[in-house]
Amino acid sequence: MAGNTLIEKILQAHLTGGAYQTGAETKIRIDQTLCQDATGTMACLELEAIGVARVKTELSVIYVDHNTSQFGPENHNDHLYLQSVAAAKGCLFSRPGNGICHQIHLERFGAPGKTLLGSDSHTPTCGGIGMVAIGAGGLDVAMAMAGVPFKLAAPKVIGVKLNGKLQPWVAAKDVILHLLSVLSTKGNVGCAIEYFGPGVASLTVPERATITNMGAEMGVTTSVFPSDKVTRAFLKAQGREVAWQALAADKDAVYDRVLDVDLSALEPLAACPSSPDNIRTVRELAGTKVDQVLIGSCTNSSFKDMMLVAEVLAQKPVAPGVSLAIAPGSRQVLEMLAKNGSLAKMIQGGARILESACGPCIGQGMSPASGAVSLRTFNRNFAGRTGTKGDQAYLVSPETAVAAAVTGRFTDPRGLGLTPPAFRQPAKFLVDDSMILPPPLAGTPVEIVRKETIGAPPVCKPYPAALDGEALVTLGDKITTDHIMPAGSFLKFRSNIPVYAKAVFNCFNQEGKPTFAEHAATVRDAGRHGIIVAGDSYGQGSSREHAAICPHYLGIRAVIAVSFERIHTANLINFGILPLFFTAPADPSKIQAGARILCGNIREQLQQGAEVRLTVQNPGQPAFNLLCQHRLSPEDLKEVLAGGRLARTE
Ligand code: MIC
Ligand code: SF4
Repeated sequence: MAGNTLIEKILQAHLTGGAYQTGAETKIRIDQTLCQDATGTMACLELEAIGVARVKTELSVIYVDHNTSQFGPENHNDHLYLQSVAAAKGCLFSRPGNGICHQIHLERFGAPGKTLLGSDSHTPTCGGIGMVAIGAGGLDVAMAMAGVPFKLAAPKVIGVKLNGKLQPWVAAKDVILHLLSVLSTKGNVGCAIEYFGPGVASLTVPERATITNMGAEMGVTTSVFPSDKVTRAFLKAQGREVAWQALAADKDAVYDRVLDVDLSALEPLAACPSSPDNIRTVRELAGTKVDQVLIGSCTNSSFKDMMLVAEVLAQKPVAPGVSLAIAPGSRQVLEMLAKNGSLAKMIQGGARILESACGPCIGQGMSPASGAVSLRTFNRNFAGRTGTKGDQAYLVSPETAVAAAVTGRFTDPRGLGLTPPAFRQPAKFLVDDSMILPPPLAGTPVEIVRKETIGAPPVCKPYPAALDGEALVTLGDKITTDHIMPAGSFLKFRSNIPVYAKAVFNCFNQEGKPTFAEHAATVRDAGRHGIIVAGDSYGQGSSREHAAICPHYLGIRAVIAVSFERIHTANLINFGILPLFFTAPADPSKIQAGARILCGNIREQLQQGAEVRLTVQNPGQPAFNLLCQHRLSPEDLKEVLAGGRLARTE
C-alpha cells in the first residue's frame, strides 16, 4: 500500500470515527481555534447560544486585529464584549495592538502536527509550521470550541515539489503568485496543497507562511509544509522548541497531482487588478507610475519582510510621488524593529508607520486616490476592497513594493542597483506575551460586557415546504464575499445583523433605484423567497458567515450557481440557504433578474434525491422547467431543512 501525504497523516490522526477516504465527508478533532474580532463577535454570540460553560479545545485564542480604527463606539464595544467572552469561556485574549491573528498564532501558538480551525480564511498561514490549519465560518469555529468535531471533505492532495533556491530579490510571495497563475482562484474546491522537495529547506518559516497564507486565494482547504530543522530553529527562537516534532510525508506518498516549481527560475511577479490570479511579471509592468505603496498584512509582515524594507529605505528614501505606509504584523516584530534601529530607518526613509493590525488590507483607512496605482504586499485585490471605487490595486512582494516606493514606478527590484540585504533569522525573538490575557480559573464569575451595538445571534427559519421565489439578481463568475458583504466602512456593523444586512450586494446598487437590500426586504415581506443566480466560483475569498446570515435575514433561501467555494458553501448550509447547482450544460443566463422561480414541493424533492425541478418564468415570458442539483450530504440536508446549524443545536 502506498504511503501517506503529511496532510493525510495529520487528518487521520485526528479522525473522530469512520474510515478516511479522499472526497468523503470526514470529521476531525480540532486542537486549537482562533477567532478575530470581525468574525469573532458573531462566533462568540453563537458560542453563547450553543451554551457550553467553557471551551473544550486544547487552546482557543480570540484576537482583535481587524476593527481597530474605532470611528464611533462599535469597535471598542466589540473589543470589550470579546474580552469578556474570552474570560468567561476560557479563551486567551490578544489585545488590540498585539498584532494580526495569523502572524501571532504562528509566532506564539502554532504547533506541528496539530489541527487549527480559525474564523478567517487565512488561517492556513500556520501550515508554514506543519500544522493542518483551516479557515471556516464563525459558527463552525464556535462548534469546534464547544468540542464538536469539524466536518470536511477529505481533500485531494496536490503536491508542490520545490527545487532550487530563490534568487536575490525574488521572494516567497513570487512563489505563491506563480502558483496562482497556474491554479487560479477557482476550481480547487476539495483540494489541499502540500509542499515537499529539496527546495523546502531553503525557505524560512515566515516565507513558508506567506505561501500557505495565500493558498486561501486558490480556494484550497489547507496548505502545509513539512516540519524540519528550520521549523525547529524558528520554534526555538520563539522559546517554544518543546512544540516541535519532525513531520513529513511518507517517502512513497502518492499525490493526486504533482506540480514542479524551480525556485531558482522564478522572477518578481504581481497580481494585477482585480484578482489575485491576474499575474504578470514585474518586468512587463516596469515603468508604470505608482502612487501608493502599502506593506504589511498577514501575508507579508514578518520580521524578515520588515528588515528587508528598512534596509532598502536606509539607502534610498521614498520617492516624492509615493505615499508609503508600513504595518508590522505583530507587536513582537514592531518592538524588535524599534530596538534594533530599523524602525528609525523606515521613519527616516519617509514611511508612515501604522498600527500592527489588518488596517488597509481590509479597507480600514489608506484608501488610494481615484485612479491611483496602489502596490500592496497583501493577499487580496478584489475590486473596491481598498475603499476606492475603480481601484487599481496590485499584489506584490515586499521587495517589489519597496523598489516601487523608492523609485515611484513599478521596478524590478533586481534592477535597483542595491546589494540585496543579508538576513539571518534571530537566534531569539523578543518574547513578551503580556498583551495576551489568559482567562481566569474556571468557575470565576465573569460579567459579559454587552453594550447596545452588540446584537443577537442569528435567528434562522426552517426551510419552506414550497419555494415561491424571485431571482433578485443574476451574477457572473467569481463573485467574492466582498461583493456580497462589503467590509471597509461597514465592518463595524458585524455585530448587528439588521444594520449590516442593509449593505448586502451594495456594490451593485444604482442611484435612484431601491438598494438590493430594500428590494430583497420587499420580496421577503410579500411572503416570497429571494434567490441569487450566479456563475462559476460563487463565494470566493473571506470566511465571513455574514455573507450567508445577512442574505438569510433578507429572506434569501437559495443560491443557484455553476459552482461554489468551500467555506461559503458551509456558511450557506449553516444558515439555511440552499446551494443549488445548474445541471450541465450550465447556463445561468437562462434566468433573468426578476424571474419567478417556483417549486411546490421543494422539501420533498430535496429529501427524495439529488435533483430538484424548478419552474422558472422570466418577466413577460412563458415558464420553463429547470433541473438543478443539490450536493448536500444527509447531515447537511437536515441542517438546511431545519433552517441552519444553530437552529438544530437549540
Ligand atoms: C479578509 O481578509 O477578507 C478577512 C477580513 O480577514 C476575512 C474575514 C472577515 O471577513 O472578517 C477572511 O479572510 O476570512
Ligand atoms: Fe487581516 Fe488582511 Fe489578513 Fe484578512 S487578509 S486577516 S484582513 S491582514
